[in-house]
Amino acid sequence: MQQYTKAEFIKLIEDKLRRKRSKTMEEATENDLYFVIASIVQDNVMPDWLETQKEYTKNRNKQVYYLSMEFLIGRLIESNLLNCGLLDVANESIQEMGFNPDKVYNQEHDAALGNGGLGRLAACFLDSIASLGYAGHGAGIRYRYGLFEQRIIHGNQVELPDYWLKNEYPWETRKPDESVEVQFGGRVIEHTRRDGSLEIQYVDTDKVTAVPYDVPVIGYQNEVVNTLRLWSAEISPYDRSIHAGAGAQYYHHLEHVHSIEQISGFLYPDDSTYEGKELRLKQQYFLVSATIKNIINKFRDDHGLPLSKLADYITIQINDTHPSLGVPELMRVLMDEEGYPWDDAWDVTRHVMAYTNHTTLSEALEKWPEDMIRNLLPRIYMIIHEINERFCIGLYYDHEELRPHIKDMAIISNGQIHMAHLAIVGSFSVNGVAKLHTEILKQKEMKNFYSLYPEKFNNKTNGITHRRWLLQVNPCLSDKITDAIGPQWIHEPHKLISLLRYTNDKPFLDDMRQCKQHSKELLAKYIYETQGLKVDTGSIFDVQIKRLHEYKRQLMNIFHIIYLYNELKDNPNMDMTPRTFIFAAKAAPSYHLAKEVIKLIHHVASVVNFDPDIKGKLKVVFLENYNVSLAEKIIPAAEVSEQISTASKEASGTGNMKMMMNGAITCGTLDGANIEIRDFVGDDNIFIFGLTSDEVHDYYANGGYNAQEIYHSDPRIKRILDQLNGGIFGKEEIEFKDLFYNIMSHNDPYFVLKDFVPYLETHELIERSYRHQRDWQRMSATNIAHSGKFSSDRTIREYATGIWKL
Ligand code: T68
Repeated sequence: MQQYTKAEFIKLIEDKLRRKRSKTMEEATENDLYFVIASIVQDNVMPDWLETQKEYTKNRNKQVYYLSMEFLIGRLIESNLLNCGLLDVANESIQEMGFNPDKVYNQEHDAALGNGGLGRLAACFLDSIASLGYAGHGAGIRYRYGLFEQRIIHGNQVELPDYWLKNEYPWETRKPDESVEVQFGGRVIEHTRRDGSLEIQYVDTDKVTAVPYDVPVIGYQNEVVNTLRLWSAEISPYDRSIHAGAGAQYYHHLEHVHSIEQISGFLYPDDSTYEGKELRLKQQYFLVSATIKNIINKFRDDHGLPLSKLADYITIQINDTHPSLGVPELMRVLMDEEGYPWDDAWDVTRHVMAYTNHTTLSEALEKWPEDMIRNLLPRIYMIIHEINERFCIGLYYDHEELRPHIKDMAIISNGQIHMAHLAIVGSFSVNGVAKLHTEILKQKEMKNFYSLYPEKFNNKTNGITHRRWLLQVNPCLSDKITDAIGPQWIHEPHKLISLLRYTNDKPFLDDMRQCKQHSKELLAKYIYETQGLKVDTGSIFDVQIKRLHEYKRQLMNIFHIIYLYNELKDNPNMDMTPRTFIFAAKAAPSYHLAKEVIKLIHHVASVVNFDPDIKGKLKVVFLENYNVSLAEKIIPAAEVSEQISTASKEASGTGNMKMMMNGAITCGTLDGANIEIRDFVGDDNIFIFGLTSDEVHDYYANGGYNAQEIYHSDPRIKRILDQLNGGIFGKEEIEFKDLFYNIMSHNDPYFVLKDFVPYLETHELIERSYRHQRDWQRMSATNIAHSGKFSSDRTIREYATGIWKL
């Protein structure tokens, strides 16, 4: 990648400004600069992009396609500059021109093509795949509307559409020549040929054109550029010209165009409940059908080999079950379009597909109604039906021990199609995303499948890209680390472990402390600018940022804050290190209880933040519109990382890794990857509390525990709940009866009360530990030292060697 001096870079900017924006330097705005710099990066990337693809073809590399309904990439300008080696010169040039680099980069609208962890994981993976030089690409949907923008009005979440494409998106290239056709609906006609083989014809189908938009995925200073291909649904050019008739026909035609364009219209905003909407099913099929057609076309062009060899050159990794229609779709293409018999097609398919599971929550498991699939995708339905028949018959005859479980393992049962079952049966690999999660899959959720296919199951603990989540978001800390241990950690993040030598090094710990203070001040400034609220930068910054969900237990956190408030009211002179509790979270638009929690946080904040008795010892901040860019501001400033899900519910978590990497100490349950964080840093460098996953499962098996008993026996807890029920802090008009009754009448399904006292005691310990700043910094440094194991580079190497065989 070409490098420039500051003078050269400024000259480039000047030229581009003139040619692309018809402006001089003096007339340029932040927005002009953003577009011009993005365009310079894009120009620079093009030769490497072409070259990388040529190399892959020439070397006949095995390629992996990461198929995902979500890619939560956020902004690309800074990470692209970083990976091209141009970030420093860009920063200096922008400053020299009298602008603030952050303000220029803020011009980019976050690409929020994902909900949360699953989508962000996909984005981190792409960064690591390119940075490690693997031949791997992303395939997703170019939603016109990303995840909704959150506004808070009188404490309530309001959703606004996220039209992120209103300005041109400088990173994408439309490739109309590589469009493919996807068919829905219609009927299937079977003819028997003279030789006895079956010919399948589809008639009266609706045809949709899938147009690819390619976004470059730039490796870290290694000249590798991979592709994220996002598909957009359009009416076919043929239909556009022929069918646009007059009168009523014209309206009919417009409706038809609209219904097609809706397929890539918006991202579904539910991160953990399955909704069963037909449009979502269309989106899923659109993604897999377009991608598989594309893979096969390219495989032919590149290799000229029969498709029976596909698995030697291609792996398709499916991100949860959302793209699991890839299994029957690949079967369909191989049989109906390529003429392979069933057994051969099946052999190829189950050596190409690999499946990652991200949840064991039952409400998230995808089960499509049989009728919906039969109507929308008649041929796919026939194939799923046949896969199911053969699978169940195989179980019956070859696995007598599983006979009693056939009805639980069937792909089709009770009028529903179980997508996880389809994904397991049709893949050669099934992985969980943290050790505990994979064990739960093997021993509980997918026990029968594990006994049938033990060789398929494996664990790949999640990771995050340390380039974005440390190097880019925390330059101060990154520089101090490099000063201490040299720059090798950037290429080999496990080398962060050398920091263990500095856990007693006063100058290093002082430097680290200074960086944290600096980040806290930047965040405090942002809070002041956005909310007009002053927070004490000497207070503990305690952070819980993630989607809002009952199992993540933001409610327990706010209960603890209410508890502290009550204590301070009773005893205003109580000696306590000041705390700032920071939340950011979006709730799914139709998730009532989650929205109530947002409202509760705001009402508690409105009382606590302005009560003179509290003397500024407690502040509660809710930052609006949580997204990747906001996370980048908060994470460097975090000191306590709240990872307090009900044990067994959080498959992995990745925010835990991001905050640890920036020196925050985890306050967490034994859930997801918290367990592995604890195993690395040791009990002295993490605050663990609460029920274990086994205990939680035991309670569920025995009908739960008795929440009412705790309510009646612990006056501290009773007081908090009564405050919700009878009006928050005496304001009777503001009640939270639904939250109250969910605990009292539905027996506290996520064990908030059960874990509350251990949580509160752990916070007392945290407060005491923070008083010993040296010890705290030692803990912080120890966490950073071990965080290299949670780089997605490690995760991707494991996928590449263990599953993809690249
Ligand atoms: C998350 N899942 C897990 N799902 O909750 C988290 N779901 O523990 C894990 O760290 C992360 O995946 C990465 O493995 C999700 O984020 C979704 O967003 C989602 C979206 C649509 C439908 C269902």
